[in-house]
Amino acid sequence: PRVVLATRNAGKIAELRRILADAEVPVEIVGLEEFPEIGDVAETGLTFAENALLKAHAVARQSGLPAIADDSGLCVDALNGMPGIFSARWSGRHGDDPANLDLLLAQVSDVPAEHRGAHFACAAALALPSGEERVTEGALHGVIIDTPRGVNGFGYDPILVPEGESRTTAELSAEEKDAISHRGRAFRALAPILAEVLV
Ligand code: ITT
Repeated sequence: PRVVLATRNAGKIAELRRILADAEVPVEIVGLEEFPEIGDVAETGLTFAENALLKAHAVARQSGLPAIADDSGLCVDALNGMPGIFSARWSGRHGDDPANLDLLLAQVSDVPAEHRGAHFACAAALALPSGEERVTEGALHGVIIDTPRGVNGFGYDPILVPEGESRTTAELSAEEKDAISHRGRAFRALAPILAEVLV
């Protein structure tokens, strides 16, 4: 069966294709570029899971195919969990614009090292054209550093050092990040559900 990957974020697309291929998901993943008529979905949910489901349902309905979506972000303890679901537009600019990372660094600049805890969170949603739905979640805990390091990954990767690591997630290889990441965990948990629901 064919499944549509309901995201326009290039960094996510690369990670999701790798993670789902490694999980040996028995489906053909097609991108949104095959459905130019499908526009952006308003992310009006209050949680990662709600937003992932909104995206997956909209694409399943409009494409007539099962759809999987990711909603993710960085939750900073000292900012009461912000930017969270607002991570992609924290500075008003979208996605990988460095303005988002710069604003976050400015906001934590006075926070002492022992209070720099944060985590990446991801909800992975599957929706069928019939309306059936499933969601799984994953998290990656770490600390926010002062100065960005590394060129891999995307978004806030250059400023998060996972627990037990000395490197940022932007200094990990793709495989190293996938093994521990919020997205890796959420989509590896979704893989057996995809196999069960779709095959
Ligand atoms: P789609 O809605 O099309 O999937 P988006 O970028 O708008 O793309 P989100 O609303 O889920 O997606 O926002 C996720 C943001 O959280 C993303 O733009 C990054 O800023 C951040 N983020 C999520 N996962 C990340 C990761 O693995 N590494 C670094 N930053 C991440």
